[in-house]
Amino acid sequence: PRDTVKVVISRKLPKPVEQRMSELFDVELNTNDEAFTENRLADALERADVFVSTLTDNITAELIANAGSQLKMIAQFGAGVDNIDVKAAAQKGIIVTNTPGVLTEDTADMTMALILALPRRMVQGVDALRAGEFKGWSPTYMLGHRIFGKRIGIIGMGRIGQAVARRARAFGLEVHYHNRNRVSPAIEAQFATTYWESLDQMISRMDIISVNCPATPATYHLLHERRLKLLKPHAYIVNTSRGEVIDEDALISALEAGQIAGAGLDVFQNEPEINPRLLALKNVILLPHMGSATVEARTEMGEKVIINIKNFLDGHMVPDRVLPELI
Ligand code: 8YV
Repeated sequence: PRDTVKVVISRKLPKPVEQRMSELFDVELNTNDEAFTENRLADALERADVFVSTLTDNITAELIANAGSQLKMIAQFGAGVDNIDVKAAAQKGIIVTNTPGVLTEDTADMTMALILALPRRMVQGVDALRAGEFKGWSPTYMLGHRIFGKRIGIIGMGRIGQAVARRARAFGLEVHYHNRNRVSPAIEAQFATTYWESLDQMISRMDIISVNCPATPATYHLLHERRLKLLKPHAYIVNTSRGEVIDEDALISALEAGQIAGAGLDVFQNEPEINPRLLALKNVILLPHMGSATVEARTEMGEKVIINIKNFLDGHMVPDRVLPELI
């Protein structure tokens, strides 16, 4: 019976999700919502039949090797699974699931918000007003740049990338993309988007770059120093995916040197630590990993976790299984 299955949940989840899980399984909640230490994580993996993980759990090959033989499933609350060694899990017969789809629109909204806010200096305006620096309207005060008619280059044309493309088009941007595989002609036509096989060529021509690909070994520092140097001096970069996709030190140097116009970052290389050099910059908007932070998305993510676990326990097809060969 399901209610004897030990489900250990690493973080506090929305109340209705915790309630439903408690009805269905023998759950162990994390009521104080502190990220698990490595010891606590190891202990949980020794006891759980199903472990509900989040991006703050670094589930390494070593931890998986030492996990108890009862552990059969790691159900990630989140779309990205870069915190989990999915290959090591598969080798031990542990299935990994995630929660794609339900956070797509909210993450794309946050991306679009950054794309609008950066060139129009919205945060600088708010800060100036609060600091009492608004001395009255002037024809040349707080001038930013128009986004209508500009070119956006989307790196990663999956669900979120496509949702960004749809928004960008509605705002009059010309949409370009780079992806490991070219998407179907139907999708390209839907967003009137141009495919660039060469990332170098694409980024050297764009006004805005939006990073929407997952963090994998292949995308680690995809935007490295040499590539960042290809950007136009008036270009902006927005990242709502994972900090690791950009070489953060190289990005900061480019921003400090005025080699690019600005960056909107919701994710960082060493979360939750923020490089102090970033904090000193004026031409950035920095957010604390809020892309999917809506009540709706987080509740639906929890519902997906439940559906994945139920299907797995009932021996049915698991909807959001992450296959190691696809990473
Ligand atoms: C989640 C995210 O909140 O889904 C993702 O990949 O980055 C966030 O939306 C986080 O992953 C929770 O584990």
